[in-house]
Amino acid sequence: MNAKMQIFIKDMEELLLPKKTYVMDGTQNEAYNLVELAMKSKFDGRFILHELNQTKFPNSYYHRSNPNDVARTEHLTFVCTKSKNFAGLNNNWMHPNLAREKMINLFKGAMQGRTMYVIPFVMGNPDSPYSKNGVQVTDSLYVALSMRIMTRVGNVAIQHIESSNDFFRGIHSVGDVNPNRRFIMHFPESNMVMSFGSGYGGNALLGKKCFSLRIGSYMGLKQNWLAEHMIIIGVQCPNGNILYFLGAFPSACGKTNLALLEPIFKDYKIWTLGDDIAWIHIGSNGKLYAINPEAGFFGVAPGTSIKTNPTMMKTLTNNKFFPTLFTNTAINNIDNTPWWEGMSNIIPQNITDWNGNNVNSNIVSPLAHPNSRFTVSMYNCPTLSKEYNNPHGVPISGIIFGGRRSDTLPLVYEANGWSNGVFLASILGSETTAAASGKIGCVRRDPMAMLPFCGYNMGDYFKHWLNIGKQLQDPPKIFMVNWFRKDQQGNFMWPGYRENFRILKWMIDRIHGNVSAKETAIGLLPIQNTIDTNDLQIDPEVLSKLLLINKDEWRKELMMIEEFYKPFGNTIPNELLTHLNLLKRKLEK
Ligand code: OXD
Ligand code: MN
Repeated sequence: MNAKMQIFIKDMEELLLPKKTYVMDGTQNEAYNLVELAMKSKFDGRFILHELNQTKFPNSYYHRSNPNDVARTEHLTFVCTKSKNFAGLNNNWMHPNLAREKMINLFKGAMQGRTMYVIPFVMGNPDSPYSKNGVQVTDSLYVALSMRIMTRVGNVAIQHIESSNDFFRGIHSVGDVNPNRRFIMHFPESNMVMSFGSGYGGNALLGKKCFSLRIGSYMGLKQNWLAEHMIIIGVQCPNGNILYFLGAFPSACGKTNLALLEPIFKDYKIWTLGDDIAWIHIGSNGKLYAINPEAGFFGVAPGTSIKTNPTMMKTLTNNKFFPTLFTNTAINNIDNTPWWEGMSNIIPQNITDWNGNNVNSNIVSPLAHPNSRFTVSMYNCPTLSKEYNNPHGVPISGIIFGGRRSDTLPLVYEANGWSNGVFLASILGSETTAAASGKIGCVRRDPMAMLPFCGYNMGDYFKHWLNIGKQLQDPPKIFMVNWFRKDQQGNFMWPGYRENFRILKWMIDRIHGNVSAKETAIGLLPIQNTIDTNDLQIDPEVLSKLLLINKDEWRKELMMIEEFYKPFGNTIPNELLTHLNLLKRKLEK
């Protein structure tokens, strides 16, 4: 084992005082043994895992969290850079010395009587020049097992760390799962995260949001690449050509459904490369290339069904990779299977809700927590792209940005080039969801869907995006989408899910230059008959409303955008202010 890694483990043993240290090797046997152990061991008064119906959901296990620990806690998440301005208004900030001291005090002796799992991991294919190493220590067996699914863990990582002699350090303890003693502290300048008091995915699987996005975005700034909250998909056209897209949506807005979409048109196919994170580099030919650093899906369960996402249902019932985890769903006691709202129309007769209560006579919705999740390997996915492990990534033809908006935003529109696209992405707004704790359903600006994940200030982040565009030979087209517009009665106007492919088809037509679009104040909108509505039951009037720009709504939107930009002051690049003024002028006309 690498000498630096040995020192790190020893330092952690001295700080955390575990009863035992276990270094993960990533083997299949290890997975079986750890799952067995998790079914026999209790934490926080509950068994860590329960076996589910192995015929209907092979290799699947159930985990129930502490009810206070079911989502990301953005107010307890900090970026600790020496300069407060560098972290920016978009982050909670603490001086690294103070944060370190605070965390060391929490960590002192925190693993007494527990096992410390040491998780060597690689983000990305180890053969890729873009992959990166990490070592996380944790006292949560659930976290250790989840990391095995979400990243490449064990010997492969130990070897990689040995050859690069460099790795991210992740220090994690669930402590006593007390929200008053919960912090997720990022130290980009020393490539380290300290996380205490939560076992929830986004707070505790440190390879994911913490490293791949917050620390990753910082590395991207320094090294001229982008770490983004994006899916990666390949859309295969009837002639066999595949166009690759990136898609950024705030948490719980359907990214996973889009990443595994079964197109509504039989002669097209979507290949999946990632559902949450993309690391994006400029290739030697001046084109953008993306890899997915992760190895699994940590997806929102409610709303997933044979109808809405048949590919995910196949992924969850595929037994290629051991294990699959379900967290905070309900349990159908009749056949010991996970259940969640939207999985079927009929609520099973005998059900246990996510809190562990048998609720047959007194059903109170929701039975599954709205942010209940599955953790499943990419290798279970029947639409996994052959290019998933391509060390150089895939060349990107289009970037999609989307939000959840009941009004204002049309179904789809296209930016007038890269810099206008960066502007449109910078003003992205979305109604908040259950993926983060806090009020649900209010519009917040979420530039590039990165507000909770950008490890430095948004002004510099926007400059970085503009700067990347200037280096591209053939920049991808940038599109904005909103699947969630509602009518006056509060019903969704667009059917969504598989029908969203119609919009991807329009984008492909635009990329190929097959259809023209309408110049409007906000960007290029589809001419209505260029959206393929073959076999779709939609009233043309509804479609035209979906593509409507309501000036009053946009005036309000402009006010909100100005409100959002204001505190960032002169850190917002002039180029974006020029786009804002232009938009204002066009809307006034
Ligand atoms: C996620 C999130 O878990 O965005 O992917 O919260
Ligand atoms: Mn996400």
